[in-house]
Amino acid sequence: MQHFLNYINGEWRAAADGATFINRNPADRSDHIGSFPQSGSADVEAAVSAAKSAERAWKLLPAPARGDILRRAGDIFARRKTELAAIMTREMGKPVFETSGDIQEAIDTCYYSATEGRRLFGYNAPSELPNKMNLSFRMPVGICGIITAWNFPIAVPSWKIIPALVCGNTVIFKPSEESPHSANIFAEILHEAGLPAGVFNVVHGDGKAGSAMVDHPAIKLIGFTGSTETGTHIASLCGKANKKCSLEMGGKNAQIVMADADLELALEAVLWGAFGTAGQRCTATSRLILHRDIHDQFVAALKQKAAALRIGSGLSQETQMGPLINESQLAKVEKYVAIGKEEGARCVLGGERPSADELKAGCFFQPTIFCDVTPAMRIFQEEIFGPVLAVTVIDSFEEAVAVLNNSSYGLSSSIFTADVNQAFAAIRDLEAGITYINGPTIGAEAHMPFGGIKGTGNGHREGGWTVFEIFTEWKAVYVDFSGKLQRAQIDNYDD
Ligand code: UN1
Repeated sequence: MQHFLNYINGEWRAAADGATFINRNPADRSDHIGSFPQSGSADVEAAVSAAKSAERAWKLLPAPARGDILRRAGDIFARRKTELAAIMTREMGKPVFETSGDIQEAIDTCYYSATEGRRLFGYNAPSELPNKMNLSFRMPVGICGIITAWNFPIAVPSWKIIPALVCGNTVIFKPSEESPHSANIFAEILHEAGLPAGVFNVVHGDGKAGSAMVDHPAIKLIGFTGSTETGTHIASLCGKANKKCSLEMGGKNAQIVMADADLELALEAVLWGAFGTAGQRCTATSRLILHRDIHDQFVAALKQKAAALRIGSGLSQETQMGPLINESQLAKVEKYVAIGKEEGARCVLGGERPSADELKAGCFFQPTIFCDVTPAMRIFQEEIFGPVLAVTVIDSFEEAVAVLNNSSYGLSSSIFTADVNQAFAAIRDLEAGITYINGPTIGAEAHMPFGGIKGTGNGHREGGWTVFEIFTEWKAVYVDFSGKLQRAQIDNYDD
């Protein structure tokens, strides 16, 4: 078993107190990937001091030169894609074609952010006074603490870390304990790309390390992806400490299928949306809203296709659906299946672990479909983060929209329809940060705003240029070249 370390000040270091944890392959729990530092406040302190020493030189490096380093990082991610995809699959389970896509999102983000180094636009506006010029600039925020989940071990961290760096911030990254090896490769790649020591640091560990980051006064911003419960707690602490805080949290995303839709296409979409990544995406399709006229035929076809999905280790080329991340996620999914049954929903497929002997060593669960689900049920309302799809029947477009919007979350949404008027009404009326027309709820692209409303987020958007709003502070600049004192609001108005 390998012993992995934290990455602080451009060096690999053990936790100050030597504590470690072991990470295991979710497809085979006897496969120990390695030991990683179980960090605490002393390690966060060391990373803060490295970031502080690196801060000034990094922010004074011209943004296009910072972008050049990140473009090189994109090239190295591309060079190491196959090797890294296998490492990611071994530690978090999803099939290699999915982990390759995960890395591609990081490559896209590197190239996009690299070019942003040549923009980072501010704006100017006329002054209300003569011989005076008004400008505005984006300034770095300072040391950013990034805390992320395991389901996108490279893409989601890259959405935060890469834009943060091009903006001239320094970063301390605490990855999930379930995907720490990927985080070390992230560090290796930035190191090889030429990022100066201390600009980017990785501190492994659990909530203790995360709390030490949230509590540290020198860390000026927390970027978090994870559960709504943890994110809301972090936001309250950041609120008290006047820290900037951007949150990407849970989802309970729905796909609507109207009677006139291309049903084959809608079927392929829901299979991918609900069972891709074994349903462990914040954008996963966990609710399917079917028009009554096509309900029975659609469910019958979906059952057949979902039952045929090949479950197994993501390292096998054959596999279409990998395992859940760990035993506690497996227990959570089992708990929700029991809740669904108790609530009176009809489990028409799956509902248990697969019986095959070769799957016994991993945290596998069958694709599961519940019918007769009503909005009052917990399986309709609560995020499960597993391959469990709740199907609800509707009679009209208006009802479909109302049912989709009946959620405390608002990340992704989708409608399959051939009616152009309904499609545009859906774009306007679906309460979500992302809406797909004739596409599944998953598949966000790196250069578009990513995030949600209601319980999903706190008003920020990653991706595209919107992410640069998170990682910069505005500075307004007034240049008075009149040679005299000009008092705004006073000297230009005679009362
Ligand atoms: C996530 O689940 O946290 O749109 C991110 C998608 C991916 C990103 C998902 N591109 O499903």
